[in-house]
This record gives sequence, structure tokens and C-alpha cells, in this order.
Amino acid sequence: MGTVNIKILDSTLREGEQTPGVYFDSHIKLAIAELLDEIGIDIIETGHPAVTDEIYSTVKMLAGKQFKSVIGAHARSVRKDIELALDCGVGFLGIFYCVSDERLNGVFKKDLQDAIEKIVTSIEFAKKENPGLLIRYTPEDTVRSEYKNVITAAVAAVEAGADIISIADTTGFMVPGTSKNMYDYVTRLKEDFDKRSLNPLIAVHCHNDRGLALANALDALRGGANIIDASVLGLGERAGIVDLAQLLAVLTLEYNITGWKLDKLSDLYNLVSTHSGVPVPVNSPIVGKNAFTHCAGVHTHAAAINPMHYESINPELFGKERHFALDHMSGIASVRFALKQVGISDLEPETELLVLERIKSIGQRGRIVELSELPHIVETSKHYKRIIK
Ligand code: HCA
Ligand code: CU
Repeated sequence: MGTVNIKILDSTLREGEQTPGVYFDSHIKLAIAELLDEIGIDIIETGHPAVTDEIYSTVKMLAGKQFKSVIGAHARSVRKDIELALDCGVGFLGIFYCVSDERLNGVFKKDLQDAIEKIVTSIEFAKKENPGLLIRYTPEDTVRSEYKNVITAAVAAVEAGADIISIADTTGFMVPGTSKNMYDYVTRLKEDFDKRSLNPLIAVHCHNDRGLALANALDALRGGANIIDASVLGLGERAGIVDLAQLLAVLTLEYNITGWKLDKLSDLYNLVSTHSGVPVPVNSPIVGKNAFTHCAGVHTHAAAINPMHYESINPELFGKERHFALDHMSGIASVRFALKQVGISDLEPETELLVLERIKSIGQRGRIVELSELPHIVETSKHYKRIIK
């Protein structure tokens, strides 16, 4: 794959806090933002200042830091929300409003023209107050709304001063390769802007209800999207959104995008996991405990000779180490590899076999042998005598 120009927006502090029960204290938000900045994230969406005083103060505090990342806030299309966000001194403002007839008529008792008026007034006001502000407009639930409503509102938003239009798959409805896919959506939207000589950046916000958030985001990228939203652990409403570590991994490996400090991802995930109470799944790509751990004897034997037999991602790229799990599946290659890791190299072959036997026996009882146990297992094996032949 060739090189692409893509920006990453992290929404752990905004969308991520919409995970039921998740709230990050101000100082934890600061610690998370520092890591996101260090990793090299382009835009950090830090919250919706109109929600509480504490969120307002935290957004303002983060906007005042000398980060390389642009600090962003979220706002409804209402004057009060926008004033609060402007007051925080953010460099990015995400404004959202729905455009589907059903939602407008059913929930807001308004029509599309009313909605567009609100959107345009909000954007014009924000741009006038701060001409350097990066403004994104999102037609909420974009992909399930009438396309003619989306394009009408989006064109009005860009003409009013919006720099970015975000395509929100608010309910994780899209499926690559079917008639409802992000590639076609982005392509069509870009063509329609082109026809009007408008050229906003296109962002995509993909929810994970069908487990396809990352696949949809990559499909959108292929269609020419410029910004992808993600969050740590994919946190967000319901099944969440695109997982940040997985996104950065794919972009690094397949699109030759460099410059991110990928070795900081584990610290970031541990921090967010601790303070959100959401565990990092053991089988999570890149950051999961098992992500670079080989288990079955056949695998460990081949991987000990050359890891690439059973790996398509080098753990070192993420500051991680390869492990061989010690359990009932282990073979002698796993044992030798693990012994080397704990600095034991001169064992008699018979003792090695005894160590393997012990490990398999413990594994059969449903437990993994930790590396730290190994020296003690070796020691007891050295003293083990087979008295029944
Ligand atoms: C929300 C919905 C949103 C908005 C995305 C955006 C979505 O939480 O209000 O403003 O770009 O998924 O549509 O997260
Ligand atoms: Cu969302």
C-alpha cells in the first residue's frame, strides 16, 4: 500500500466517557492527554464543556497546555454550548445536529430548513469569534439519514465556515462489501463537494455495533477520508468505536505511516483501563496479554527458529516482547526459550524433560506457569528422582 495523508482524532475523553459508568477525573484526563500527545495524536477531543462545570474546567485546562495535539471540544448547535467551548480556548470544535426527517420531526418538531439555520448560525458565530478555529460539522447518524438532507446541510455548513464534515456511523450500521459501505459513501460525498468547488476535510466516526468499526474506517480511508476517530480500548456508547491501538498498528504496517510513539500504547491502555474499570481483553491485538504469546508446541518449535512462522507483526515495534506460554500445550522448544529468558542455559536434557512434565501437569489443571516460577521448578526438578521405573 502507498502512503496516505491521514489524521487521527482520539475521542477517549469525550466518546469514551459515554461508556456506561466511565468518568475520568481531571488529573487522569491530563495524564491521558499527555500520553496521547506524546504518541503523536493529531486531535484530542476532550469533552463537552456544557455537560458539567468540572468538564468545562478540564477542557479549559487541557486547551491551555502546550501540546502538539490540537485540543478539541464537542458542542450541540446551540449558542450556549459554543460560547462555553470558545471560552475554553480550544483549537477544534465539533458541532453536531441531526438531519433525518424522522428525527427532526419526531424529536425536535423541526424541519430541515430550521436545522440548517441552527447549524449555519452556530458555525458562523464560532468562526467569527475565532477565525483560526478548526470547525467540524457532523450530521448525526449520517449514514442512515436521507442523503439529500446530509448533502444540503453539509454544503451549508461548509459555506458557513466548517473545515471538516464528519460521516458518523452512529449505530455501527455499515458493512464493507455490501450496498451500505463507507467507501461508496465517502466517494459520493467527495464528488458532490467537488461539483460545488468545495473541499472540506472528510472525517469518519465509526461505531462498532457489528464489530466492523475498524474495517469501515479503513474502507472510508480507501475512499479518501482524511480523519479517523478512535478511542483507547474502543471505548464509547454501546459497543464503542474504532480501537486506537489497532488503528495505529494497521496504518503503520500497511500504509507506511511513521512517527507515532507506538511503544507508549501499553502505558496508555493500562492507564485508561485502570481508571475506566474496563479490562484490556487478553486477546486484544497489540496490547492484550496474549497478543505476542505463542502457545501450542508446534507453534513454539517453529517460532523459536524464526518467529515470523507464526507472527505477522513484530512485537518490538510496540515495545513489547514475544512470549511462549508455559502450559499443557508446551513442548521442549517453549521450555528452552523460557529457560533462556530467565538466564538458565546449562540444564541436563533429562532435567529439561522433567521441567516440561511439571509444566504440562500444572497446565492440565488450568493454570499457566509464570516465568518467575521457572527457577523454582528447575530447582525441584534437579532433586526429583524417578523411583518407579
Ligand atoms: C453523540 C453521537 C456521536 C457524535 C459524533 C460527532 C455519533 O455522542 O452525540 O459529533 O462527530 O456517534 O454520532 O458520537
Ligand atoms: Cu459516537
